Amino acid sequence: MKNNYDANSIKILEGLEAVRVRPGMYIGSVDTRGLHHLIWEILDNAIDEIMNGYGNEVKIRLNKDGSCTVIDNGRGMPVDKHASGKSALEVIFTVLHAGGKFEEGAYKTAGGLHGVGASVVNALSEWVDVEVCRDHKRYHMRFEDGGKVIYPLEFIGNTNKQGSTVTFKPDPRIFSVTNFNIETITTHVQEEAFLLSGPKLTVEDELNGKQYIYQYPQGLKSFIEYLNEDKDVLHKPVVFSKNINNIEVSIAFQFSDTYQENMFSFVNLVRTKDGGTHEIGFKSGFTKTINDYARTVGILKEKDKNFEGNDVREGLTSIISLAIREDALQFEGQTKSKLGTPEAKNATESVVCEQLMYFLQENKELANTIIKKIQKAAIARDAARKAREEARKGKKNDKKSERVLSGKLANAQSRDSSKLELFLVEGDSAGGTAKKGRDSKYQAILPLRGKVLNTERASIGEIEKNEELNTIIHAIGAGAGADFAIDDINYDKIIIMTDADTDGAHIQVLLLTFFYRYMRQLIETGHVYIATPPLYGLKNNKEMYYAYDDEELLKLKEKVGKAELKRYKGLGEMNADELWETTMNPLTRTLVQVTLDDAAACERRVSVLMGNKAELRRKWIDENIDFTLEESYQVVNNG
Ligand code: TSJ
Repeated sequence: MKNNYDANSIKILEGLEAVRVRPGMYIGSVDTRGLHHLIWEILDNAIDEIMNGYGNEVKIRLNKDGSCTVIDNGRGMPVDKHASGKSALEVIFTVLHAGGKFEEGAYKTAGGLHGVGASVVNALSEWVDVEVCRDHKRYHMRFEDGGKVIYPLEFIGNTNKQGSTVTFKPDPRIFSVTNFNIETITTHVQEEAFLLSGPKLTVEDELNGKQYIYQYPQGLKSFIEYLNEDKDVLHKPVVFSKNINNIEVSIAFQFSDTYQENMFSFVNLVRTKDGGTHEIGFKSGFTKTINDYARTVGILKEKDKNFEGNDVREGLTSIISLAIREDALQFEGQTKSKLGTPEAKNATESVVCEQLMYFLQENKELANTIIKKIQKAAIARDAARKAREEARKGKKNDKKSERVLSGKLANAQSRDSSKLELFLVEGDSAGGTAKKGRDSKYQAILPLRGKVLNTERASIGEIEKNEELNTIIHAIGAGAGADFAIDDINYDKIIIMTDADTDGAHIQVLLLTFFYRYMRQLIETGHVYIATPPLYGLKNNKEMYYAYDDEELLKLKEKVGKAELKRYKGLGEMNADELWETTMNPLTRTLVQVTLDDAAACERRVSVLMGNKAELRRKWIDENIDFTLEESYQVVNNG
């Protein structure tokens, strides 16, 4: 099969070449995040087909050769000839932004970085193989080396099937990482399955031989149940949806006996992590309706002031999912993850006002329980606010908080916060060693005594009184909770340094839970790290070698030969020089950066891990603790 290089195809290759020259402009980055964007691009196309009513199943398969296949049972991509003489299929895969031109006004999943199309995936792949089953005919086409047509579109036989199959292999010359992460994929796919309510989404991993099937006819109701699985809930999930002015608004919520608020919003299946007009509408509608109802039934008297949004939403898990036609979509912010469409506010607000009011009126007893809970939250927050104001007033003459701090914190000398590091160290003795071993110009040490408070099960009052957490808040210097101001942080890196054992892992999780709930931006902006102390030391007659896991130890044993083995049970067994060399020196250490790739997964992980259902927690730790503390965080070398 030969390919004719006419002027047109050269132009097209120039287009795809531009993608290869600046991949970041099209998929954000060329790291693991960008790599997975390739899947989302292809998957979005298949899901669009399902959302528009054609087919009901999408399969993703990770193949042994490192390629990925996406299959749907929709109509099959168009194969007819274009005016240019090319097949529609070829145009889809070789012309930038060709996607979506076929059907105007339809719902599209596209949003944010997504939706740049199959041509970008083609440009960034070693090869792409396409099979289309349409009108009882099977067709094949193949591209190689960044989008060159190797096998033009060809009829290859008859079939009873219908649908599209696309396989692509990411180009290792483009991507710094080429292995897909099954957990990233299943998390994303499961989320889409919840939001789609009905279609069957399957992920098959040929590498581990496992298959994951996600299908939720109950949609958002199942999503809420999944998020709240470990919590003691006050009622069954409440779900409603309504179309207002061409915006389809779907809402689900459920109150639990916890103190946290968890809101997840989506537009056309894409998460809007920075919120936007729909979240604003949801919040104002929810607060307004609760207050209206509380006044109607007389819980709020004429002289009482309204409940505030924060109090109304304490313990509330909610999902807001909107479908907006493409021509009305507007996103804002640097990452395009904030909805800007103005009409979405009123649409969401009016759906919430109407449906929530119905719900409260039809469930008077439950409504009463919920409002009593809100009342308690309001009283507690008022008390906490008064206490804080008192503390602020008294601060000038009261140096207690600074004394508490100065006793524990060994601060760094430099004032340049962009270079400073704060080590949160498990235990006083390791803290002492770290103080001796550190680079005192840039590294501060804060030893932590005993266990950190489990903030998942504590009230605001308890958290405010906890000395350990107060010291951390004080040291970081940017406040906490609603007051947190990322610009005020005193350190560029907050590094959690614990023993490499289960107690250490527990302390890590407790601290991450605290940061996740009260300083989430700190994690989102990549300031939180976990130090990785070595597990073993190997000493031959001249030098010391370190291994950070068992596999590494085996390799090291081969390399070093006869040597004395030392197993480190904790940080305390290292002297100051060893601790510096292995764990703290920016030139030789390995830090694990904590990222928040998927807030819903993280939310569930935190609440399952830290909630009150011990059985779930034990099961979860058994199944997950290894990779949670290692693989699911991105490793950053040399800090
Ligand atoms: F990303 C992609 F383009 F490579 C891709 C597209 C990958 C996969 C797995 C599926 C798809 C895809 C596209 N599935 N279904 C469709 N549908 C169409 O492209 C299509 C089919 C028929 C008609 C029509 O008007 O007859 C229109 C369209 C857009």
